[in-house]
Amino acid sequence: MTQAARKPRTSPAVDPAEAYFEKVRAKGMGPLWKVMGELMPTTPRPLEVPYQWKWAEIRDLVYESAKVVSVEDAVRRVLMLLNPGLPPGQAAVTQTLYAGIQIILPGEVAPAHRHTPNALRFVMEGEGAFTTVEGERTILRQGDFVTTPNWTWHDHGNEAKGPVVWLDALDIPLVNALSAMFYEDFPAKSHPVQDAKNSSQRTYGRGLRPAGEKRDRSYSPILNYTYRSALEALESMPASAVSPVDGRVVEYLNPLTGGSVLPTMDAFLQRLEPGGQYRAHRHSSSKILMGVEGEGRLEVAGRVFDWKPFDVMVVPAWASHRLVPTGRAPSILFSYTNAPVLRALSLYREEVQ
Ligand code: 1HN
Repeated sequence: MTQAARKPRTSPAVDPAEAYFEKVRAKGMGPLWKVMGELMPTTPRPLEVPYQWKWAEIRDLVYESAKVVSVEDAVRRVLMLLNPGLPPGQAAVTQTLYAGIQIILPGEVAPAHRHTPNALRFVMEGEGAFTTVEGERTILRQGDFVTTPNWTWHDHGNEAKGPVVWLDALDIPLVNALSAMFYEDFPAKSHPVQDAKNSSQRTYGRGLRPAGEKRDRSYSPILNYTYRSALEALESMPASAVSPVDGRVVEYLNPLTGGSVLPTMDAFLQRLEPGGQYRAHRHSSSKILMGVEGEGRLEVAGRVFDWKPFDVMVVPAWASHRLVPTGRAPSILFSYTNAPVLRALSLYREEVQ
């Protein structure tokens, strides 16, 4: 039965405009003037909300997941971090970004596959698992930053003694919004390994490249950006480059373009000094922050989150936020954002407050 049949248009109780709206709705149309303000608020109104997951809580539940499901059944044993502001059922930490915490036990293999979402990983706990991407295998240590770009074959394994846990960041909600999701399983459990020496880091990670090489890929050729190299970069950067908002901050870079490490996500490691004063800002990108060392406070849109290592926090798009170091030692934070997408589409804005 149609709406019109249930509610006769001739009824005196029906506002003539309402009757009109129903008539156009039934024909797959709608009056713009009814939704104009909602459609175009003067500043962004993201659905994601400021939020924090405490590592102490994540950790217990992630370790418990290893008892609940095998990696064979799970494919990837991951606890997703779901933003409570987003509709239930969405695998999303912001409207465009995904975050999850993955655990792999000794002897396990997370089988090879590829997909159009880009992924990046930051190792939180444990040492000695590996990731293979397009035939290059890298051993993962705490603090290492690893990418598995769009449509690259990748698998993980653990030949070490203990579990290894890391943060997975993907652009899944964005890829879904664009209906650009493709996925394929590799015919074998693991992708054949051609190189297990971190050679991409040595070839491309030192200001050098193979002369005359033509690469048409939009992502960084480096597989593993080690924690030590990022800490060294933080330590040795010139004082003139220290940001009034973020302190010492280095970006994981695509050395071939000087741009973001992945086409859809950029990622950073930063160091805040004890007692340092940092300014608030906001940007049209949304940002996920994870404590790595030390402690601090994140003030975001009226919320206050005290963080310790491996707590994960959401800064929604256009939410004003400020970092406050609270410990006696320097604090280190890892973060990633969707800014490269906004920049590519001329949608990036930032305001220092
Ligand atoms: C994936 O392939 C990984 O390779 C992690 O470790 C998380 C979430 C959704 C879809 C694919 C991985 C993922 C994922």
